[in-house]
Formats: sequence, structure tokens, C-alpha cells
Amino acid sequence: MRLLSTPTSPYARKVHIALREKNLPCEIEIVDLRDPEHAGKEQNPLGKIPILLCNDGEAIYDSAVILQYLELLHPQPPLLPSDPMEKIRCLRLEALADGIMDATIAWVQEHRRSKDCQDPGLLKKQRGKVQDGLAFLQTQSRDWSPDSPLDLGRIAAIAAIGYVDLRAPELLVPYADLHRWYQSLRDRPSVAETTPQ
Ligand SMILES: N[C@@H](CCC(=O)N[C@@H](CS)C(=O)NCC(=O)O)C(=O)O
Repeated sequence: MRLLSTPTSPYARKVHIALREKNLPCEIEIVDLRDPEHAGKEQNPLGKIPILLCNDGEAIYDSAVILQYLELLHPQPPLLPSDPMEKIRCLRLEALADGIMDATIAWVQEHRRSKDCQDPGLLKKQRGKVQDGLAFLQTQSRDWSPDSPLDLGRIAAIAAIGYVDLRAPELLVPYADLHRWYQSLRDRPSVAETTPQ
């Protein structure tokens, strides 16, 4: 398997953590998303990474589908609960964390524009999504022990929190308990080895 990735993509980090938790070897190819001809364009019409290239050449995207693929083909250790409703809750958490990533990226991109070009309404809307999402994660995290096995929802939460911490740490400040939960996992190999710099 080969994963098309970038060093700071939170979506790609979800996949890196799952590969490490499942102890699956995978070649990593770093893609330069600024290059209009980057390798991902050939594999995904949207040109987005992560993309998992299977040994038979099939390209799998996006991150949520890659995680399902890994879970189906390499079920041990399981990263989804077997109870149907618990599984749905776990996938809902992944969707929420993905939404936090989407909103953080939108906020950061708008913030990088020159002050007079920024849309204050868009900044407020995206910031609100990030903060409401983090508030929900913080409530959930009170039931998460640092020693319990990770699942896809928590993996996505780690990737989302890590990305906010990297690109917009000021948005994380009000969620000290959530940040503490994140920090409590920092020595876990799958988390330590994938922390964006
Ligand atoms: N929903 C997708 C989002 C992937 C995504 O937006 N990746 C970004 C990198 S963090 C990307 O490839 N951006 C390039 C582009 O949009 O052209 C997933 O979960 O994989």
C-alpha cells in the first residue's frame, strides 16, 4: 500500500494513526498540493489527499472511506465498536471531527488574506463551528480514559485537535480539559509519530 499524504493534513493524520494502531506497513508519498500536476490529481478527480493506493492499483479516498477500507480488510485491532448504535456514534464523532477540520481550514485560509479582503461574517461563522465542535468534543472527552483503546471517532478527534493546535491555537484556549486529554495521549506511538510540526 502507498499513501499520498502531506505532513500537516489532519485528514491524512487520521489514516496515519489508524495504520500505526493496526501495525500496517505503508509506503508514504508526500505530495506538493501547490503543484498543479501533483500525483493525487491522477488518482482523485478532486485532487485531494489522503489517497490510499492499494497493491492492485485501486485508489481509495477520502479519509473516512480509507478508514473503513482498513477496518474491513484488517479488522484487528478493531477501531469500531461492534454494537450498531455504538458504531454509528463513533462514525458521527468522526464526522464531527472532520467538520472541525473543514471549518478550521476555512477560518485559517480566510485569516491569511489581507485584512481588507477578509469577510468578517465568514470568519465568525467558521470560528463558531470550530468552537461549538470543540465544546462538544470536550464534553465527550470526559468519558475518555487515556488508556482505553482508540477508535475511529477518537482518532479523528485527535487529528482535529492537533490541527487546531497547530494552525489556530487561540481557538483551543477555552477548551483546556480537551487540550489536556489530547496531551495525555502524546506519548502513544501512533499519536507521537504523527504530531504535525
Ligand atoms: N474530506 C476529505 C478532505 C481532504 C482534504 O481537503 N485534503 C486537503 C489537504 S488537508 C487537500 O487535499 N486540499 C487540496 C485541494 O483541496 O485541492 C478527506 O477526509 O479526505
